[in-house]
Amino acid sequence: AEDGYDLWLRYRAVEAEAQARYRPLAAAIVSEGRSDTIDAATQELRRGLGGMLGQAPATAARVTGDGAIVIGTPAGSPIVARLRLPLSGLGHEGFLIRSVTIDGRRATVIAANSDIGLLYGAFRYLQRIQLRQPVDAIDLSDKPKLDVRVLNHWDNLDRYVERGYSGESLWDWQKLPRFRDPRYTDYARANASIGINGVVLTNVNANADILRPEWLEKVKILAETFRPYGIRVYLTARFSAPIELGGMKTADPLDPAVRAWWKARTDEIYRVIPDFGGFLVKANSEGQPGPGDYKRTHADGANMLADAVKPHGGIVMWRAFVYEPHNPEDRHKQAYTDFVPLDGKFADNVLVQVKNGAIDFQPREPFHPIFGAMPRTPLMMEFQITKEYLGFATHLAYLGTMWEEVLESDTGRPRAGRTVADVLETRVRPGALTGMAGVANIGTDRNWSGSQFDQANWYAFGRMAWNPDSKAQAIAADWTRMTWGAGPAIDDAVTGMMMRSREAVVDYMTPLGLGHLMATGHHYGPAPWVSDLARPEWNPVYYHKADQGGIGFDRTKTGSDAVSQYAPSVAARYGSVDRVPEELLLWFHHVPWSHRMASGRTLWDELIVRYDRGVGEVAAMQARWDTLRDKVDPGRWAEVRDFLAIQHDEATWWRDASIAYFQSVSKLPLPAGHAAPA
Ligand code: GCW
Repeated sequence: AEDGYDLWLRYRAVEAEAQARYRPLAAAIVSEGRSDTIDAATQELRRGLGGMLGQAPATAARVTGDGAIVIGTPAGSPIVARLRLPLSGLGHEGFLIRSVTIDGRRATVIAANSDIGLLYGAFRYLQRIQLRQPVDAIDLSDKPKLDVRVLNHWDNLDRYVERGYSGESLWDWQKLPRFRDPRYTDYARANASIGINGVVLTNVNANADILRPEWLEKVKILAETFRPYGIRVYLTARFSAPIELGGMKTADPLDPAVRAWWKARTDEIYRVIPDFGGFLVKANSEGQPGPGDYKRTHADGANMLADAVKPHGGIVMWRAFVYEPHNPEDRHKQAYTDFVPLDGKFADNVLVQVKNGAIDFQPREPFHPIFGAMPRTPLMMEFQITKEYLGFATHLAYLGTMWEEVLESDTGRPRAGRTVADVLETRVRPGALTGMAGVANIGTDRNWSGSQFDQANWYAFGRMAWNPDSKAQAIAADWTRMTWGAGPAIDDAVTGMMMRSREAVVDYMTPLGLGHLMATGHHYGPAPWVSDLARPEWNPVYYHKADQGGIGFDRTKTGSDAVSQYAPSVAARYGSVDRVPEELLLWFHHVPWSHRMASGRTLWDELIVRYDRGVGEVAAMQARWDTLRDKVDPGRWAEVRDFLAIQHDEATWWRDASIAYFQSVSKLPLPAGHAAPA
């Protein structure tokens, strides 16, 4: 029975007519040169073609008839070398797929400069058949636009996953290093199929134990398993590790003994894992230790670790997600305040990792003002794939649209039209790094991600990290076909549901630019009324600031002036109550309940309309899903149906609780036409 384990790599048999078309083009696989990565590519082609076309092509050493798939690099394969293909612009990870003639025989070549490019090319070739695209007369090449495309697992060593909604951590530490769960390989295949080339195994909040020798022996096995798939392993480095593991009195990054400790520990890691990727660090944030404890800067801290990994070719990803307790400055402003003065001060092998928005992975946030504001510092994006603030695993929310919205935002720096995607893609100097991180939604659940539809977010993340200019709609359409089967009814219904799903969540949780109204701790249900937490910036009332006069956070000059952290052109738009997009109105402005909206309604009435609209969208998704009852397999169909029912209940809960609370503040009557609370 279908349970979602195969993700988008299902490789179910294609229609008879399509089999007849594809089979002659995929009669044999010819590969010269041997490596674990080439083996993985060949095996994947055999598995995929075997499943989709009903027979796995034989492997051969030479082209003896029509229909061979030739796979190789010019260095490893004389056949490929003789074809003199234009590979020079494809870099280390790119590939080319082309229909060619070899000794008078029609063939398809998958070529690259390196073996990992071949694996990516093999997956792309299979994808074309999954999507029923032609593979004859083919001529395509592609390469990633970002260097570091990495998952951040928030996995603790006891296998508890922070903000994880799909079971336990995949890393079965207790059985490692002896037992190599075959699932690790399937995980690597899935990642390689979408171009992910790095994995941070541990939570940014984890303790330092992972750096102990006995744990590194376990990490080594994961690194070995992932290596053929082009995936490097990274670890989180707890800043106070010299104290906790080294018995030192300080972790001051300018203290020579501390620096020597990190160097020695890092050398040891590389002795065990020669291609270790490097460190991810959360410092001076939410109680984590950091250089600030010693009056040093984030650059001092990052550069110390960068020095340690540099001789081995490693990198440091240093997070900009910082805000201090008892700092009266608007939380929105604190990361910019701390980091922008450090522009140009980070070592060459450091990437500063910035969340998409300045608060915290809300259903909607404006882009983070740091993007564009640190032109001499490599910045990488941090998206959250796991849906901490969007209903965990049960609410259907496709995040591709959210990420596209962020990536195509105009930073206005240094000039109009320069988007967040442009910032990510542009090397700040020759040889500088680029990258994107996604907080993983993967766990031991049979379906990996907690729900069938959450697999789409893992998939979309990989696609956007490969190419930040990708379109959410196209990604959703591809995922739908690969995951649910072909057919226009399925395509339209599934992709249609996905494309509107995130806006539905925005509407029933945090409409019109509201944010951070989730209940304390778990962040699941509504709690806009909470006002008594010890840290003011954790209280929902801090964010909505509703009173009888109105609602919203004034971030203009008359308020916290967070808008001034954006480029002047952007600040002028966000800072003007008339020009700010209505979707962000209450993010930047405190406005009276009677404020006139574009619809002609008052803000109060519009708010109610949005809550109702969100619940209505979920009902519409339920109705659409019902139309697929006999078109998709019963197991997955029923799971989605039940999850949508949960979502409908909870969307209603969000709406009714939020409206009841805001009404207790606004003291206004409910507009006519609003559905009575369920
Ligand atoms: O908002 C917070 C999450 C924490 C998380 C933190 C972070 C890993 O609620 O669970 O900790 O963001 O990104 O560091």
